[in-house]
Formats: sequence, structure tokens, C-alpha cells
Amino acid sequence: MGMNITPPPYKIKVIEPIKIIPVQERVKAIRVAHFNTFLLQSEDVFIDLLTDSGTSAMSDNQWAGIMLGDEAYAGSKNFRHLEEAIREIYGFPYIVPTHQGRGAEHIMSQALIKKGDHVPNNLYFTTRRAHQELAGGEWCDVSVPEATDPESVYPFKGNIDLSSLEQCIKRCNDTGSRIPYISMEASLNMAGGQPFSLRNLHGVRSLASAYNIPLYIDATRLVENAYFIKQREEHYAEWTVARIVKKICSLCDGITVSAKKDALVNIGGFIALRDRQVFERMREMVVIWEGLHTYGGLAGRDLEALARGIREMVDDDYIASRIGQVHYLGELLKEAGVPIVVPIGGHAVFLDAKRFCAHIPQNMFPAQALTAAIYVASGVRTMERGIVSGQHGNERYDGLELVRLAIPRRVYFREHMDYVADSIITLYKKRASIKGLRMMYAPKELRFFQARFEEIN
Ligand code: PM9
Repeated sequence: MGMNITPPPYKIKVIEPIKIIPVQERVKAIRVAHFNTFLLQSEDVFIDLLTDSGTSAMSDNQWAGIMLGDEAYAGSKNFRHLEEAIREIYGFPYIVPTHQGRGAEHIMSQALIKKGDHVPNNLYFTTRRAHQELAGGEWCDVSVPEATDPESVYPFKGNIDLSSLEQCIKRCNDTGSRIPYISMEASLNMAGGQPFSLRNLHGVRSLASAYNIPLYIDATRLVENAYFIKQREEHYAEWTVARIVKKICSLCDGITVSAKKDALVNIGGFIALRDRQVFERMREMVVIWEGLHTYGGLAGRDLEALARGIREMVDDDYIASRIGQVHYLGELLKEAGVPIVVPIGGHAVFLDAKRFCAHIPQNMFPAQALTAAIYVASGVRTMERGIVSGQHGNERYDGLELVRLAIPRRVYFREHMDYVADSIITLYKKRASIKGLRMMYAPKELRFFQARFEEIN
């Protein structure tokens, strides 16, 4: 295929058996799950590409760390190890641990946002936006237009549109509305795992400084973003991924992190920042919602596994092989003519359901229907990233309509990717048989997790 293959720089020590249940049982299982892959039982799934969150395989070094958990209520030595790792790799002095990413988003939003504030974001992430809005903020989109064009090959779809950002700031100044911070997500998940460039980040930093607004990055997949900068942006080919990560962090005021992605652990999150006053406000809040400020809802062993994961995640060979595997799957699908989001992202391959299921209108949830069809056809579990995830309340939505195949880190083999590609290519040939869905129930917040559907005949 003429691709550069980087073999994984690790080998197997422990395995977990998986099996595929017969197709009749899969048909039953997806009905019981109301056509929502979040409601499937994991034993009924063969290859689980629902998410790359908390699904990574830990190393022997991390498992060894688990045995060194200091489970004292206060002052656990593992928290000190975590602080050291974050200071070394990300470069921030102050750390607030949380149980996972949305715990960090909750605290950041409550600490910084007041009712009526506007928060500029590059597109949105579901939980981040929900917490900004619950705190009384108004989300405003300052992503580049390419972010929502699945066919554009623009290499930095995670960029912020600098003129939209400046307009947003000026509009807020004119109307007396406050901007508590600029929110920028690395490896923009909802656009297909797309990076921002360092050049763009410098531009955002300049505006932030000119208008005296803090800049906080969602650094959940910062390492993957840094890898793309190394690959695609002039000047950085010779830099290590670790150096690029540090550089990015030097340009912002702080980060929130779901450590369940880049950082190779099954649970964990944190806020890391430079402003001591803001840190102290957040540290007062963490004890209300998460736990003491030296564990934030995590066990000592979790803190240790995370401290070690943070050091492992910036290994250049590892990250090349990780993104290489995602790329491998994406290329197989692309070559077979299956419509996917390009460029292929860092953590996942995204199918474009608008083109895959062109016969299903968006109000019949084509991406949701496609996740169900893929499961029945192959036992592979994927996630809807379209109108179910994207629409808030009664707001109009005609945005991206995607199915995400997220690849857990250090978990599956090339043969698994071949099987996934084969199954989807076969389904694509029979796509006319996929039926639209009707939504029967949806919770008010983050409806995609628990919504229920039935098939339209
Ligand atoms: N992302 C994902 O599968 C897990 C659940 S939401 C479907 O992609 C970003 C960029 C994320 C993210 C979670 C969170 C929240 C914040 N930012 O899941 O609370 O992708 O640890 O993190 C998921 P937690």
C-alpha cells in the first residue's frame, strides 16, 4: 500500500479474550439497546471502537505503579509523582486532580464563567459545552469553516478562525458582555480528530493577550495534536513530540485534561495552570465535588498509573505507531471508496453518514442508524457523532453527520483493523438496506448517551 508502517514499540504480556456472537443475537441485542450503541452490553461486542476513552492498555510499568498506591486520605505520595510528571511534561506549576475530564470542565466552568458570559470555542465538545452552558455561559463557535466540511483536506481543521474570534470579542465589548476565557480544543474531536497549528495558536495567543483574556486549552488529546504539527507544519519536523507539547502549553494559561485518552489510563483527569489565584479558587471547589485536593476522586494507585502514563505518552515511536494504526484503517476505507472525513484524524476514523446513507434524511438520524447497522453486520461498536450528539434543545442543526470508529491505544492488532475495514466495505455495498430511525426518548442533557430509537419501516 506504499505506507510507512511503524511497528508498535511494545509486545504482549496479558491478553483478554473476545468473541463474536451470532448475527441473530446481534439483531436482538441492538433492539434491546434501542439502536443506541451506548446501551449495548460489552460482552455482546466483538471489536469495541465506541471510544478511545479509558479503553487503553496500560504498560507493565503502569501496572507495577498500581501496586505502589499510597491510599492515605491526604498527602499521598502518588499525587506528588503526578505533580512532578505534569510539571515536567506539560510545564504548569499548579495541578487540580479530578476523577475525569468532565470533572475538570465542571470546576473550570464554575470557577470562571458567570451568567451571560460568552465563551468562544473551536466547534464544541459535548461535555465541555454542557458545563459552559450549565454555568450560565453562552457558547460561541469560532472554528474555521473547514472544520465542518468532511471533504476539505485542510491540514489544520482544529484552528480557530482569528477574524471570527476578534469579531466575537469586539461584539462582546460593544454589548458589555464578558469573555471569561477563550476555549480551544486540541485534536478537535467532533470535526474528526483534527489538529490546530502552532502558527494558529500563536495568533490566538496574540489576540488573547491584546484583549487581556485567558486562554485555556482542552488538552485531552494534545499529544496527538503535537504529532500532527510535527508531521504537517513547517519548522517542527525535527522536534520531538514532547518538545511540541511543552511549547503549546507555554502559549496558554492552563489546560483541562481527560487523562483517559492520551495519558493511557482507564480513569483520571486534571486541570493544570499558571495563575495562583484561579488555582486556589479551583482547589476550594474540588473538595466539594470531587474529593480532597490531593486525590480529586481518584485512588492513589490511579494517580500513580497516570503519572507514569504521562511520561509514556510522549514517546515518539509509540505515538507514530498509534496514529499509524488509525491511518491504516482510514486508508483501507478510503481506497475502497467509503466516504470518510479527511484528513484522517488522530484517534479515530470518521465515516460521513450523509454520504454513506444518502437515502436517509438527517431527521431520521443516518449516523445513528449506521452505528446500529455496523454492529449487526460485524459486532463492531462505533459511536454516533451527528445530530443526536450535536443538537441542543430546539436549536437547528444541519452540521456534520458522522460515525466515529475510535481506536483504543495499544489494544487491537492490524488484523482487527482489516476485519473492521472489510465489514464496513461490505456494508457500504449494501447500504440501501439501512433504515432510518425515529427517536422515542431523549434526556435533556447529553442526549446521545441514553436516547432510545426505533427503526422506521
Ligand atoms: N470524550 C469520547 O469518547 C468520552 C465520552 S463523551 C462521548 O471522545 C474531550 C475532547 C473529550 C472528552 C471525552 C472530554 C470529557 C473532554 N474533552 O469523558 O469526562 O473527548 O473523561 O472527558 C469521550 P471525560
